[in-house]
Amino acid sequence: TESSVKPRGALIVLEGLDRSGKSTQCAKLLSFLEGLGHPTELWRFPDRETSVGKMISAYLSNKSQLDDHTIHLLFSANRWEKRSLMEEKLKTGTTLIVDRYSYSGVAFSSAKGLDIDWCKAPEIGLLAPDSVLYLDISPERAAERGGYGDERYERVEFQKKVADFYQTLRDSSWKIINAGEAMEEVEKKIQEVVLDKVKECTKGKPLSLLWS
Ligand code: Z5A
Ligand code: MG
Repeated sequence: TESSVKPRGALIVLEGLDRSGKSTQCAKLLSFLEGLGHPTELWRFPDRETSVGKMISAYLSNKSQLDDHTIHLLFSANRWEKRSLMEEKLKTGTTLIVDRYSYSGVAFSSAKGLDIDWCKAPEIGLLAPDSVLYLDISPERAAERGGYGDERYERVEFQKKVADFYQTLRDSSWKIINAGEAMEEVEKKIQEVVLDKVKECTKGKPLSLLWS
Protein backbone atom coordinates (compact mmCIF):
# COMPACT_ATOMS: atom_id res chain seq x y z
CA THR A 1 0.00 0.00 0.00
CA GLU A 2 1.01 3.58 -0.48
CA SER A 3 1.47 4.20 3.21
CA SER A 4 4.16 1.53 3.40
CA VAL A 5 6.38 3.35 0.87
CA LYS A 6 9.57 4.24 2.71
CA PRO A 7 10.77 7.81 2.22
CA ARG A 8 14.07 7.63 0.38
CA GLY A 9 17.05 9.92 0.32
CA ALA A 10 17.92 12.16 -2.63
CA LEU A 11 20.95 11.76 -4.89
CA ILE A 12 22.36 15.26 -5.28
CA VAL A 13 25.35 15.79 -7.58
CA LEU A 14 27.57 18.87 -7.82
CA GLU A 15 29.55 19.28 -11.02
CA GLY A 16 31.75 22.01 -12.43
CA LEU A 17 35.26 22.92 -13.47
CA ASP A 18 38.27 22.73 -11.24
CA ARG A 19 38.07 25.46 -8.55
CA SER A 20 34.40 26.20 -9.23
CA GLY A 21 33.75 25.65 -5.52
CA LYS A 22 32.20 22.17 -5.47
CA SER A 23 33.94 20.87 -2.36
CA THR A 24 33.31 24.13 -0.48
CA GLN A 25 29.60 24.04 -1.32
CA CYS A 26 29.23 20.30 -0.68
CA ALA A 27 30.49 20.81 2.88
CA LYS A 28 28.10 23.73 3.45
CA LEU A 29 25.20 21.74 2.06
CA LEU A 30 25.98 18.81 4.33
CA SER A 31 25.75 20.99 7.47
CA PHE A 32 22.59 22.66 6.17
CA LEU A 33 20.74 19.37 5.59
CA GLU A 34 22.03 17.83 8.80
CA GLY A 35 20.89 20.95 10.65
CA LEU A 36 17.38 20.35 9.33
CA GLY A 37 17.49 16.80 10.62
CA HIS A 38 17.87 15.03 7.24
CA PRO A 39 20.14 11.98 7.38
CA THR A 40 22.87 13.02 4.91
CA GLU A 41 26.31 11.85 3.77
CA LEU A 42 28.92 13.56 1.65
CA TRP A 43 30.56 11.40 -1.05
CA ARG A 44 33.08 12.31 -3.70
CA PHE A 45 34.42 10.85 -6.92
CA PRO A 46 37.10 9.84 -7.42
CA ASP A 47 36.88 8.03 -4.09
CA ARG A 48 40.63 7.75 -3.56
CA GLU A 49 40.29 5.35 -0.61
CA THR A 50 39.45 2.18 -2.56
CA SER A 51 42.08 0.10 -4.37
CA VAL A 52 40.84 1.42 -7.72
CA GLY A 53 40.84 4.90 -6.20
CA LYS A 54 44.50 4.56 -5.25
CA MET A 55 45.36 3.80 -8.89
CA ILE A 56 43.39 6.88 -9.96
CA SER A 57 45.13 9.03 -7.37
CA ALA A 58 48.58 7.89 -8.55
CA TYR A 59 47.59 8.74 -12.12
CA LEU A 60 46.25 12.20 -11.23
CA SER A 61 49.41 13.08 -9.33
CA ASN A 62 51.55 11.96 -12.29
CA LYS A 63 53.05 9.06 -10.34
CA SER A 64 51.79 6.63 -12.95
CA GLN A 65 51.00 6.69 -16.66
CA LEU A 66 47.90 5.04 -18.10
CA ASP A 67 46.27 4.85 -21.50
CA ASP A 68 43.32 7.30 -21.74
CA HIS A 69 40.80 4.46 -22.17
CA THR A 70 42.20 2.60 -19.18
CA ILE A 71 41.93 5.55 -16.79
CA HIS A 72 38.43 6.27 -18.08
CA LEU A 73 37.33 2.75 -17.18
CA LEU A 74 38.99 3.01 -13.77
CA PHE A 75 37.02 6.19 -12.97
CA SER A 76 33.88 4.32 -14.02
CA ALA A 77 34.81 1.22 -11.99
CA ASN A 78 35.32 3.52 -9.00
CA ARG A 79 31.64 4.51 -9.29
CA TRP A 80 30.48 0.92 -9.88
CA GLU A 81 32.23 -0.32 -6.75
CA LYS A 82 30.12 2.12 -4.71
CA ARG A 83 26.85 1.57 -6.57
CA SER A 84 25.18 -1.03 -4.34
CA LEU A 85 26.04 0.91 -1.17
CA MET A 86 24.69 4.04 -2.84
CA GLU A 87 21.37 2.34 -3.59
CA GLU A 88 21.13 0.93 -0.07
CA LYS A 89 21.77 4.34 1.51
CA LEU A 90 19.19 6.08 -0.66
CA LYS A 91 16.55 3.40 -0.10
CA THR A 92 17.01 3.54 3.65
CA GLY A 93 16.47 7.29 3.69
CA THR A 94 19.93 8.84 3.54
CA THR A 95 20.44 11.77 1.19
CA LEU A 96 23.79 11.67 -0.63
CA ILE A 97 25.62 14.80 -1.69
CA VAL A 98 28.12 13.73 -4.35
CA ASP A 99 31.13 15.87 -5.32
CA ARG A 100 31.61 14.98 -9.05
CA TYR A 101 29.99 11.97 -10.75
CA SER A 102 29.55 10.44 -14.22
CA TYR A 103 29.41 13.82 -15.95
CA SER A 104 32.98 14.52 -14.86
CA GLY A 105 33.91 11.10 -16.18
CA VAL A 106 32.46 11.75 -19.62
CA ALA A 107 33.45 15.43 -19.89
CA PHE A 108 37.11 14.96 -18.94
CA SER A 109 37.72 11.89 -21.12
CA SER A 110 35.87 13.39 -24.10
CA ALA A 111 37.97 16.54 -23.72
CA LYS A 112 41.03 14.35 -24.27
CA GLY A 113 39.55 13.22 -27.58
CA LEU A 114 37.80 9.96 -26.72
CA ASP A 115 34.43 9.33 -28.39
CA ILE A 116 31.63 10.66 -26.19
CA ASP A 117 29.33 7.66 -26.69
CA TRP A 118 32.19 5.30 -25.86
CA CYS A 119 32.74 7.35 -22.69
CA LYS A 120 29.07 7.11 -21.68
CA ALA A 121 28.77 3.36 -22.24
CA PRO A 122 30.33 2.09 -18.98
CA GLU A 123 28.21 4.59 -17.02
CA ILE A 124 24.92 3.07 -18.21
CA GLY A 125 23.06 1.54 -15.28
CA LEU A 126 24.59 3.66 -12.54
CA LEU A 127 21.99 5.49 -10.44
CA ALA A 128 20.79 8.73 -12.02
CA PRO A 129 21.00 11.83 -9.83
CA ASP A 130 17.76 13.42 -8.64
CA SER A 131 19.44 16.75 -9.16
CA VAL A 132 22.58 17.96 -10.90
CA LEU A 133 23.82 21.38 -9.83
CA TYR A 134 26.39 22.83 -12.19
CA LEU A 135 28.67 25.42 -10.63
CA ASP A 136 29.19 27.70 -13.59
CA ILE A 137 32.42 29.70 -13.84
CA SER A 138 34.77 30.54 -16.69
CA PRO A 139 38.10 28.68 -16.71
CA GLU A 140 39.90 32.04 -16.45
CA ARG A 141 37.97 33.14 -13.35
CA ALA A 142 38.46 29.72 -11.78
CA ALA A 143 42.21 29.87 -12.40
CA GLU A 144 42.38 33.27 -10.63
CA ARG A 145 41.28 31.52 -7.43
CA GLY A 146 44.70 29.96 -7.28
CA GLY A 147 45.55 26.58 -5.94
CA TYR A 148 46.00 25.18 -9.43
CA GLY A 149 48.47 22.47 -8.54
CA ASP A 150 50.54 19.89 -10.28
CA GLU A 151 47.73 17.43 -10.92
CA ARG A 152 46.78 16.43 -14.39
CA TYR A 153 44.07 18.50 -16.12
CA GLU A 154 44.81 21.63 -14.08
CA ARG A 155 45.43 23.86 -17.10
CA VAL A 156 43.16 26.59 -18.45
CA GLU A 157 43.28 25.36 -22.07
CA PHE A 158 42.16 21.88 -21.06
CA GLN A 159 39.49 23.22 -18.68
CA LYS A 160 37.98 25.14 -21.64
CA LYS A 161 37.49 21.88 -23.51
CA VAL A 162 35.96 20.29 -20.43
CA ALA A 163 33.53 23.21 -20.14
CA ASP A 164 32.42 22.61 -23.76
CA PHE A 165 31.67 18.96 -23.04
CA TYR A 166 29.75 19.81 -19.87
CA GLN A 167 27.68 22.08 -22.14
CA THR A 168 27.00 19.15 -24.46
CA LEU A 169 25.98 16.88 -21.58
CA ARG A 170 23.67 19.23 -19.72
CA ASP A 171 19.92 18.91 -20.12
CA SER A 172 17.02 21.08 -19.01
CA SER A 173 16.87 19.42 -15.60
CA TRP A 174 20.31 20.72 -14.58
CA LYS A 175 20.40 23.71 -12.28
CA ILE A 176 23.02 26.16 -13.46
CA ILE A 177 24.40 28.09 -10.50
CA ASN A 178 26.52 31.20 -11.03
CA ALA A 179 29.63 30.10 -9.16
CA GLY A 180 31.34 33.49 -9.58
CA GLU A 181 29.18 35.04 -6.86
CA ALA A 182 30.11 35.24 -3.19
CA MET A 183 30.14 31.91 -1.38
CA GLU A 184 27.05 32.81 0.71
CA GLU A 185 25.02 33.66 -2.42
CA VAL A 186 25.97 30.41 -4.10
CA GLU A 187 25.13 28.57 -0.90
CA LYS A 188 21.60 30.03 -0.69
CA LYS A 189 20.77 29.16 -4.30
CA ILE A 190 21.92 25.60 -3.83
CA GLN A 191 19.86 25.23 -0.65
CA GLU A 192 16.62 26.25 -2.43
CA VAL A 193 17.07 23.73 -5.24
CA VAL A 194 18.11 20.91 -2.97
CA LEU A 195 15.34 21.31 -0.41
CA ASP A 196 12.72 20.92 -3.15
CA LYS A 197 14.40 17.74 -4.39
CA VAL A 198 14.73 16.23 -0.95
CA LYS A 199 10.97 16.77 -0.46
CA GLU A 200 10.12 15.14 -3.82
CA CYS A 201 12.16 12.09 -2.90
CA THR A 202 10.55 11.82 0.52
CA LYS A 203 7.19 11.70 -1.26
CA GLY A 204 8.27 8.64 -3.26
CA LYS A 205 9.92 9.85 -6.49
CA PRO A 206 11.34 6.60 -7.94
CA LEU A 207 15.06 6.06 -8.52
CA SER A 208 16.16 5.96 -12.15
CA LEU A 209 19.26 4.95 -14.08
CA LEU A 210 21.82 6.67 -16.29
CA TRP A 211 21.46 7.69 -19.11
CA SER A 212 17.71 7.97 -19.35
N1 Z5A B 1 37.90 13.30 -13.01
C1 Z5A B 1 37.87 12.56 -14.18
O1 Z5A B 1 38.68 12.79 -15.08
N2 Z5A B 1 36.95 11.56 -14.33
C2 Z5A B 1 36.04 11.28 -13.37
O2 Z5A B 1 35.22 10.35 -13.54
C3 Z5A B 1 36.06 12.06 -12.16
C4 Z5A B 1 37.01 13.06 -12.03
C5 Z5A B 1 35.07 11.76 -11.07
C6 Z5A B 1 40.23 15.21 -9.57
O3 Z5A B 1 39.00 15.61 -9.09
C7 Z5A B 1 40.26 15.20 -11.07
O4 Z5A B 1 39.62 14.02 -11.58
C8 Z5A B 1 39.51 16.35 -11.69
C9 Z5A B 1 38.48 15.71 -12.61
C10 Z5A B 1 38.95 14.33 -12.80
N3 Z5A B 1 40.49 17.08 -12.45
N4 Z5A B 1 40.43 18.30 -12.63
N5 Z5A B 1 40.41 19.37 -12.84
P1 Z5A B 1 38.85 16.23 -7.64
O5 Z5A B 1 37.39 16.38 -7.40
O6 Z5A B 1 39.61 15.42 -6.68
O7 Z5A B 1 39.60 17.66 -7.63
P2 Z5A B 1 39.14 18.98 -8.17
O8 Z5A B 1 37.74 18.87 -8.08
O9 Z5A B 1 40.46 19.20 -8.68
O10 Z5A B 1 38.87 20.35 -8.10
P3 Z5A B 1 38.81 21.06 -6.80
O11 Z5A B 1 40.14 21.59 -6.65
O12 Z5A B 1 38.33 20.08 -5.77
O13 Z5A B 1 37.80 22.23 -6.99
P4 Z5A B 1 36.42 22.52 -6.27
O14 Z5A B 1 36.07 21.49 -5.29
O15 Z5A B 1 35.41 22.82 -7.30
O16 Z5A B 1 36.70 23.91 -5.52
P5 Z5A B 1 36.93 24.23 -3.95
O17 Z5A B 1 38.03 23.40 -3.44
O18 Z5A B 1 35.65 24.24 -3.23
O19 Z5A B 1 37.37 25.75 -4.08
C11 Z5A B 1 38.59 26.12 -4.73
C12 Z5A B 1 39.12 27.45 -4.14
O20 Z5A B 1 38.23 28.52 -4.42
C13 Z5A B 1 39.26 27.44 -2.62
O21 Z5A B 1 40.36 28.18 -2.27
C14 Z5A B 1 37.98 28.11 -2.14
O22 Z5A B 1 38.13 28.71 -0.90
C15 Z5A B 1 37.75 29.12 -3.24
N6 Z5A B 1 36.31 29.44 -3.46
C16 Z5A B 1 35.26 28.57 -3.46
N7 Z5A B 1 34.10 29.21 -3.70
C17 Z5A B 1 34.41 30.52 -3.89
C18 Z5A B 1 33.63 31.70 -4.17
N8 Z5A B 1 32.29 31.64 -4.34
N9 Z5A B 1 34.28 32.86 -4.30
C19 Z5A B 1 35.64 32.94 -4.13
N10 Z5A B 1 36.43 31.87 -3.85
C20 Z5A B 1 35.83 30.68 -3.73
MG1 MG C 1 37.01 19.60 -4.93
